[in-house]
Amino acid sequence: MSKLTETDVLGGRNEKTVASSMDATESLEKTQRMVMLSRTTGETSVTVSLNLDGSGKADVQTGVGFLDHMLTLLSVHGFMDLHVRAQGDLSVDSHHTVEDIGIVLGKSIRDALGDKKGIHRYGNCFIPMDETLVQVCLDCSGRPFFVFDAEIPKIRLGNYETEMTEEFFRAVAMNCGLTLHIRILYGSNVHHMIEAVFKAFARALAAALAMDGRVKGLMSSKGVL
Ligand SMILES: [Mn+2]
Repeated sequence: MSKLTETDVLGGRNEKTVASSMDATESLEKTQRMVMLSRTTGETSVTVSLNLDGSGKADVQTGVGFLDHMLTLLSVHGFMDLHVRAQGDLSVDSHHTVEDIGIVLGKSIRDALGDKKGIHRYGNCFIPMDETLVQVCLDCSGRPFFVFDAEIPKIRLGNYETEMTEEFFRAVAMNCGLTLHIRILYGSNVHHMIEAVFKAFARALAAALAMDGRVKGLMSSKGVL
């Protein structure tokens, strides 16, 4: 169980991040890759508790219903336990809330992952959802890079602006240190398109973060990830 204190300065926002602990889980074994991270800005307050070696238990309340649905999918299909609470300036729009959850989730995955020893490193997944086909490829490289080869119609699903999908995953990639490529090969139903992206990301991430018995130390000839 890691306890984190971080200070972020992004885009000139006045931010402070608070240290947190998760008392109920402190007795769990240290071999479990888990973390709790909170971050507060003038725009949002986000807390993420994450167990990468969980069983898909999700408890998500962000104030953005469609994002709650997507993060629950991420938890279930990523085999991770994910608890998210967010309070954001939704009277403006969902932008700050969705992006800041991406930032905290990315940092949480990075911190829960720790030294990356023994992980498979790469993940790739195609997910079909009815008429939609999505591919997500990722590398836990430590070198953040984001490619979003997708055209999602800019509409609202509840209070979620669909263009926030790209912003969310960019925030995750940049703050986790992932090389992340997302492609929507084709599709027409916007809900399906975004849901398939989250499911493919979940499965690709789970494959990359899985411990691989063949990997001794780091999965890198360079010796650094
Ligand atoms: Mn759905």
